[in-house]
Amino acid sequence: MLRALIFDVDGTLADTERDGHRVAFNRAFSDAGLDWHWDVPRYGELLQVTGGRERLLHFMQSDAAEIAQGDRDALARDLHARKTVHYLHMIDAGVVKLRPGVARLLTEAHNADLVLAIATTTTRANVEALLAHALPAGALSWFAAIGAAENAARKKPDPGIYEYVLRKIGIAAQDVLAFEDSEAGLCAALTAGLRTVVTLNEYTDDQDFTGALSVLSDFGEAEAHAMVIAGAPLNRGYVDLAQLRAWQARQD
Ligand code: XBP
Ligand code: MG
Repeated sequence: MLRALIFDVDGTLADTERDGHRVAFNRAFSDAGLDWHWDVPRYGELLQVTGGRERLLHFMQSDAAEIAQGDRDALARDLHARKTVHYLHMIDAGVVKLRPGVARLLTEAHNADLVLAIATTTTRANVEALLAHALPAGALSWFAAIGAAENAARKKPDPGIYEYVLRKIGIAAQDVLAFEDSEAGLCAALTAGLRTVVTLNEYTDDQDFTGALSVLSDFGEAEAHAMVIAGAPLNRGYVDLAQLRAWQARQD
């Protein structure tokens, strides 16, 4: 029986990467007097490394030979902290919007007393700011557990963050569906034993989603249907609880 839904954040709840995180990283570089700039395609490549601090360290490895090895960790921490401040300002300014169908699906699931949770690689403050800003007042309390960067030693595709959230909500994986936008995220959720729905975005649409329950353009709305790219079809053109329960019933 379907009892809980676990959502990824970046790329799944909202298109945060290109116009949010990427821009915030570039502002942090400029603040620190660095002439680094991550353009849209380069950032797409760098997204292969999950976790902002890890992404910075990876970039220094390939593009910043001038930074001594021993200074890199502290610089990555400093830049990442600056970047988070910029990102939070951008969320407050409303730069990042929820993707189609997200607010509708979360509201429907909350009203139906399904357990809602988050499993993300990003910093906790970023998730809380996005949920507080983009959903109705008090919606943060809809989430029984928020698993974020601080809660897992290794980032996706490691399943640790999903395992952490499953422990927190105390529900067996077979009664839960996960929602992801990336191959690394799908891999993390599948390894944790979760059936997973994927919604694509411009940075992930060429990735391998073998094993996903359904691969969709987005959650869709009654008046703007989602496209089914692979896997289980949509009965009404959009993802709602009836659809999720129908998919879940096929495995019960
Ligand atoms: C998101 C990430 C994060 C964000 C940036 O992956 O990899 O690193 O890009 O956030 P997912 P931070 O959607 O799979 O959780 O800078 O806070 O890491
Ligand atoms: Mg994601």
